[in-house]
Amino acid sequence: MNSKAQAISQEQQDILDGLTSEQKHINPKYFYDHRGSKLFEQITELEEYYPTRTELTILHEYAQDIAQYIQKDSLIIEPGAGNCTKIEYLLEALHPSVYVPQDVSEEFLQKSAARLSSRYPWLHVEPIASDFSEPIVLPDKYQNMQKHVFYPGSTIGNFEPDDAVQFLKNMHILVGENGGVILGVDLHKDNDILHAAYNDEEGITAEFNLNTLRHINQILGSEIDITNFKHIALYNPQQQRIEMYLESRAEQECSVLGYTIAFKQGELIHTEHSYKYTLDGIAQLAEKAGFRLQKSWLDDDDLFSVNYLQR
Ligand code: AVJ
Repeated sequence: MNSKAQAISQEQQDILDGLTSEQKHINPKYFYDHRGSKLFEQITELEEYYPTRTELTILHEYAQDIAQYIQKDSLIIEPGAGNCTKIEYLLEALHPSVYVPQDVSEEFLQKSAARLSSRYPWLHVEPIASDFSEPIVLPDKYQNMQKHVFYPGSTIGNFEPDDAVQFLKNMHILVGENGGVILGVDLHKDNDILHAAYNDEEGITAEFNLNTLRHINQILGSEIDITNFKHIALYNPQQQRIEMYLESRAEQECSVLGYTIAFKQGELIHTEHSYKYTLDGIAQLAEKAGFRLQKSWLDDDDLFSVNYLQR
């Protein structure tokens, strides 16, 4: 115990709980500090990391097809919209009258809203800055509009399957009658392609994974030595998920907020699951949340999917 009995914040406590669990773990949200967000951007540009560029190809190619499921002058909500680049592939074709990007970063949102408003003068952009855990609440004035959620990037793959259903159930309530979801989902595939995508030659994914320790060091005021850990990513075909870990290179002890955390050599800290789905799996997910999978658009190599879920 810490004899100085310093006050520990909820966030510090949560991280500490993860590091003192039987299976040590760090929530994947800690990837994304400023440096981590930059590293993820670099990942999306890697030759091995096919998801981002493949999804953009699909959005570009099938924008008009997607538009057939969506009324003109309707409303589009994007949870975790960040810098709102993907929606730009659909705006001309879908021609919504309101776009509601939600994100934790107010700064990102303001910049993106300004850019979109000047590029698409006919579009009303209404950003919502809120924490991911809070439900999105739309202003009353939009009650009678047709609503769609745009959730690209296979971000849904970061949820455990039950949590993915819960997320979609929340979206089901949010969009109301005659609404739907445009959902980007990475597909189950050959191990080699998946392995390479999360174990790139340049080691950017390793940097991204290790950065989570840098980030929590900042939050905890600790000095966990990053060089004592190694990036691990492997595909678990039974569970259809990439599993990412940080492996302790040696037996070691780290001091965190007055606690001592011991690592055996080879011990793993779990940092991320990235679930991959089959089209059947996506249909089941949709149905459990009260949607119907109406249509899936794929690239020529069946690597990635953009799906239309109808209420
Ligand atoms: C942002 C969650 C879609 O799972 O592929 C990239 C994150 N992790 N490389 C993914 C990630 C390692 C990414 N998502």
